[in-house]
Amino acid sequence: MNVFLTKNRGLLLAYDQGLEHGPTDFNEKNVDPAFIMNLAVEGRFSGVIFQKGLAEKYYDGKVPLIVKVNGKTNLVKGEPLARQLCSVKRAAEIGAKAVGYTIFAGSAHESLMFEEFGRIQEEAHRLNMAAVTWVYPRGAAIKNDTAPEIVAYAARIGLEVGADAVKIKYPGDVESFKWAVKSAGKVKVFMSGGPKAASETDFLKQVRGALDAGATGLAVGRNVWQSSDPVRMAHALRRLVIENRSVKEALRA
Ligand code: FBP
Repeated sequence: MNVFLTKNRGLLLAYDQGLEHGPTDFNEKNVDPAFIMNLAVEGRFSGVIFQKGLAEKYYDGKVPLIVKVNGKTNLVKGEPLARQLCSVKRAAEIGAKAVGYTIFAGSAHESLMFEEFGRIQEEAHRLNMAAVTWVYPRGAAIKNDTAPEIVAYAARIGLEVGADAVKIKYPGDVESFKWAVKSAGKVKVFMSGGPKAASETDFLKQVRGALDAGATGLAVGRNVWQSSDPVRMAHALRRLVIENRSVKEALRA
């Protein structure tokens, strides 16, 4: 994971929403993966996250790459299942330093994703790549995916399955996130961005809370590239995450 870290912190730009949600998340500018690739560079992100198709056509090598190797659309209803779409070998050929894989814990299909991630993690480590997992508790059995005990469970799953980093939702307060970070042990914890927050300050406060709880960083998409000024937002997040500034300081400048 070190290639993604500065002062033991990381700020990752997520752009796999085109598959997960469809173009409904996008506007005229951010629908273009080339815009996101430039943003990753200009915004001084620690890494960028693409599915294989985007990485093959748009990745320019200027920022470390995570290739998401599974995914699903939101067109299918019912218990979530995201299967492998890209081999670890192919991700390495495109230039990825890590692979990303979503596990929908709590889904009736979780065992398939656990099995697949297990294999992918071993392959990635053989190729000296990191294995990052998005652990998203989902499905009929999960009533509230940001409940503190569910978020901590997600973090712990990252440790149990051998991930180098785990991406989890923010449960809403620092104390709950502290427990989640503790539950993840030696696994680096990244807060997942989520839908665009009511204000930039609100979002930065959440991120500050996650960092104060011990998070390594943030993997963010919509709160940056849906912003009216994505580069400015990226720089504010960098000041917060990498330079460990306060929300006020991050928003100044
Ligand atoms: P966002 O910051 O836009 O939420 O991106 C983080 C992310 O984990 C993406 O990698 C993924 O596509 C998306 O959120 C999943 O969103 P949802 O929780 O709505 O399924």
